[in-house]
Amino acid sequence: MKLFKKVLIANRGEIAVRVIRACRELGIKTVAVCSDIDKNSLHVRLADESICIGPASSAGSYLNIPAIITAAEITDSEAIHPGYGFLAENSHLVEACNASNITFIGPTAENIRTGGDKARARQLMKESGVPVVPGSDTPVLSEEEGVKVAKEIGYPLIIKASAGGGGKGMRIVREENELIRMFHTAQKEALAAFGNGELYIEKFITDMKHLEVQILADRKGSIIHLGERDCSVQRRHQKLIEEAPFTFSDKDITAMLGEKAVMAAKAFKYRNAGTIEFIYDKDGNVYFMEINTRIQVEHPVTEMVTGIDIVKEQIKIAAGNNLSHKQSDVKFSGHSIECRINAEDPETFIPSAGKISLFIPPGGSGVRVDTAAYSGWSVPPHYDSLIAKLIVHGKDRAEALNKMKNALKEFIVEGIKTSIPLHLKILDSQDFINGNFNTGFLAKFLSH
Ligand code: MV4
Repeated sequence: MKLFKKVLIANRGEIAVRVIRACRELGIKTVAVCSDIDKNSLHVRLADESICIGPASSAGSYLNIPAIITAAEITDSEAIHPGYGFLAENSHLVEACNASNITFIGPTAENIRTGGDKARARQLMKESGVPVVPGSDTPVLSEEEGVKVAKEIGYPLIIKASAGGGGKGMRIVREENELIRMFHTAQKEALAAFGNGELYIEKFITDMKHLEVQILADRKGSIIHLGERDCSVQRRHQKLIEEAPFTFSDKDITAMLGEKAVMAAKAFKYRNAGTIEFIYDKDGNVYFMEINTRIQVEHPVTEMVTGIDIVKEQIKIAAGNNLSHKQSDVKFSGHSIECRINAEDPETFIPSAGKISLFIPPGGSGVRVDTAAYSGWSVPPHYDSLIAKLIVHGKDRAEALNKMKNALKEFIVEGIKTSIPLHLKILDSQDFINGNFNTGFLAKFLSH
């Protein structure tokens, strides 16, 4: 098998550790990059080499493309893995890699640009026969044009930013006056957040589950899917709990979602690992929502039910190898749940940086903890508050839920606040236990 001798990981935290482990299993040497404040981080310790690339601020370090390319050149790294967040969906990093003869372990620059332009992605899906929610076929440039679209599709509708992400520039509107009022503020918000105020409109689907399908594609254009994840438990577009498969899934639903995801990936001429996000409405209708052109935080639940190491696959594909699995080789077994453990107040959600005086993660059969935290380590205030992912696997959902509860109770984190108490509360909710939840669940759950 063709593989790299050395890979640079352009990230920090648990995902940098995750990628280092995949490299190590493949016999690949690793280079960590870090900011000034991350010199005592686990990813630095675990990598074969490390380079400090800038100050604590992300802009000066983990987002600094010239510093990262230079670090790769100095260390003779053949490839860069971007993890998620930071530069993972930045087409300029891909182009800088290409110009320096470094392999970017991920999709093409064109994949990232098309996926990042949500209106264009939507249009491409529609043309390719992937179902999309009724809405505008081109960007909506004025409120008058918006009113025209609304006359065709009806209310409620949702205004979205073409450059969108994290819900910025997004507005749900229930009638014409509200549309006229909201259009400008959405436009301004999108312009401020993304430097691009372009908007489009869709019918708003209420009572939906956020389902997404993991895909893998090699450089020859072979594509497989690894089944769905339910990511409906989220707050302000931040997922808290993910699981695979979704509660009421079966072979037919997984195959139907998978087929649509592969169709989408084909239309994008997608390469490497990616995710197709779908709206799954209360009647079981499925609509394309977005494509995520990166490895995702929640990828481990898919690994647990398929036995496929997605990060190792990313590296093998990027090195020029064909997919290691045919679709018929992909077998699904049991149920997996992930809780994102954040360093934050479980009630106010205010980030809780500082020294972790004691860190004792749970263990046992079917329990996985992806983390870069350890006793004595300080959570810096400069980055995302995710400090650990607790992932369990059971023979069915009931067994996975039980394992998760036990593992959360066993998890000791002292010195900072974490989301563990909130996770325990959600796991006690009858609606969550019954699978009776959608994207509105957490907001409602927190309000009483
Ligand atoms: C939608 C939708 C309902 N209908 N589109 C959320 C972020 C971005 N990925 C797209 N999102 C949504 N798009 C249509 N046509 C529901 C969401 C959505 C959501 C919307 C408002 C508040 C919370 C939400 C959580 C998940 C998904």
